[in-house]
Amino acid sequence: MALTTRPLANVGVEVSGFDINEPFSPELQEELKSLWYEHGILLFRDQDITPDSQIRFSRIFGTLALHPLKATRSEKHPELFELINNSDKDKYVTASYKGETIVGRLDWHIDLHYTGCPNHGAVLTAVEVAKEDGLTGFGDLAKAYDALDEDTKALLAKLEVAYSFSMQRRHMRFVDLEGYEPGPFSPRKPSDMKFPDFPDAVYPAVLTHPVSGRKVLNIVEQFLDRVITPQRFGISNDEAIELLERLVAHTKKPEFLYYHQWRQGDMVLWDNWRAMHCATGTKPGVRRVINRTTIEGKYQLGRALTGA
Ligand SMILES: O=C(O)CCC(=O)C(=O)O
Ligand SMILES: [Fe+2]
Repeated sequence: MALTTRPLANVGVEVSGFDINEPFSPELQEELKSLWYEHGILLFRDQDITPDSQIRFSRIFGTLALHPLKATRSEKHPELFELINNSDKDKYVTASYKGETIVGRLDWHIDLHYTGCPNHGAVLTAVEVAKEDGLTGFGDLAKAYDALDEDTKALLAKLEVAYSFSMQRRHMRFVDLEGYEPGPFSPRKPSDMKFPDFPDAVYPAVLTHPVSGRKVLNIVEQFLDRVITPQRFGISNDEAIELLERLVAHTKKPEFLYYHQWRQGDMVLWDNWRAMHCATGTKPGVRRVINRTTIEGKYQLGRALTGA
């Protein structure tokens, strides 16, 4: 297979010349991996995908993670996780944004950022496409880093930032809370959703990608809490907060973002060590099903702040 690429709007590429049901030769696997590291976000269209073929494809990029909640794993495909809108779980992820009721909206995030050990990546495939809305956004934090001015890069090279896990969006310090109201069933603490609680995770403000070596701006709005001891680096808390506000706004500039509108046969793979993502959500009652596989993260990119 000869692969060709075409840039998506702003970041990431669409890969053509690929068929998920053909054998994956060692050369093809290497080519796919290098495209993943080169672009961070890969879209494949018009694929005839089954759970088995998605799992086989995803394994090219590393060991797959099983879903952390045993109860939601399917017996046959423990590597597969279904993201479903219009199910009995909707009420937990329903909230109001500027007067509009939305199911399953997610702020920009890196999966498992709050653990210090984010997974390496994930593959999403369209199973049932929403008639409207239901977009997945991707943001390239390597390009966002490259575009920073030299003074900001020099300051960030010294700083560490903390991510604080929380179930309540209104407790997050850097998401846009204007017009936001949680829903009546929005969880209030991790145990409400049978989630473990997590200590803060502390990271360098700029990550060096473990494989490609590229610098990645490690500032993402969800769970972002603070700069660690900014005074040691010559800035006050107030200045540190303003710096994070400015950087969060920077990561959300249109030139670093691609919003994917799903079609049947679509498959998207992203590098979670480099790209952030978000979900726009749907109106209540809109069906949307996405199958997800997760490539394990084997590097501790941040450390848990346990006090030990
Ligand atoms: O539903 C989506 O579009 C993306 C959900 C998400 O954040 C994820 O799969 O990690
Ligand atoms: Fe996610």
